[in-house]
Amino acid sequence: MNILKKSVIYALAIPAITLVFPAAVWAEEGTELPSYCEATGKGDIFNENRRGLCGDYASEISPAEAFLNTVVNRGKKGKERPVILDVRSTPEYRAGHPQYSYNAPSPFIYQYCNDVGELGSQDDRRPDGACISGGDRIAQPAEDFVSYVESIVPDKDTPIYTLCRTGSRSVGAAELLTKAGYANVRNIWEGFVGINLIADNQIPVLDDEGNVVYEEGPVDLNHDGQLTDEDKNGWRYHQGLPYETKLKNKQKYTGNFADTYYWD
Ligand SMILES: [Ca+2]
Repeated sequence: MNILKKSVIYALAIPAITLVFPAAVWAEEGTELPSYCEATGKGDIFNENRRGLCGDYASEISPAEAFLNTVVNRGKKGKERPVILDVRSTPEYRAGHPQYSYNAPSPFIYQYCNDVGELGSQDDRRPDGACISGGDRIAQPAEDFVSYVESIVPDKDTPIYTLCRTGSRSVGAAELLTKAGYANVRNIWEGFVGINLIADNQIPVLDDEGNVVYEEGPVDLNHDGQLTDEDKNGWRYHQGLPYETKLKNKQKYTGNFADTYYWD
């Protein structure tokens, strides 16, 4: 191994070890969940999302293709007119969402953050609006979610793309809409924020004999020698797709829980 390569690897290892191993990243992102599709025989690996969840909705879709179809090719002759439903809570949506996306929270319309203990403070939130430490949630009844979507997307043949933070809540939302008769629902696999990808041979450690060996760890997607949000593989970060923070009247949530929704 040459010196340059070794120095780059150690530069990656230090922040990676301090950021990843003691933190809640592993538990929160749930990379070790078993494959529901394989366990149930419901589908194969190409029919499940990153959580090992599978469903009856039409398919997954990448953030890049979703961006092309909803923004770049928007209004062009002969193109479909898909709608992105951002199913995250209001603080998450407000912190950044794809242009033209509608906010239709599911299954949680609001989340109290643990550290502050009261509705209203932003202190316990990540820059993308998600709670850092969990907390209580206000649940959205499934039927309320479906009826709200029916009010903004009445034609059930309209292509719908569901989006959340990491591509997990959006699977449940896609299932609910498919069961309600929407025929062209696709789930945006990586989500808006995404996760750190995990691969073999990423983290250098010393074995009993003092030799450098490599363990499983997060991937430095943008190859800058550090592990940061820029390596998360969703719409906003590594993929760098445009987003906006404006709350537009037509797109913001106005359903049965709107008072709660704007209570911060
Ligand atoms: Ca990086």
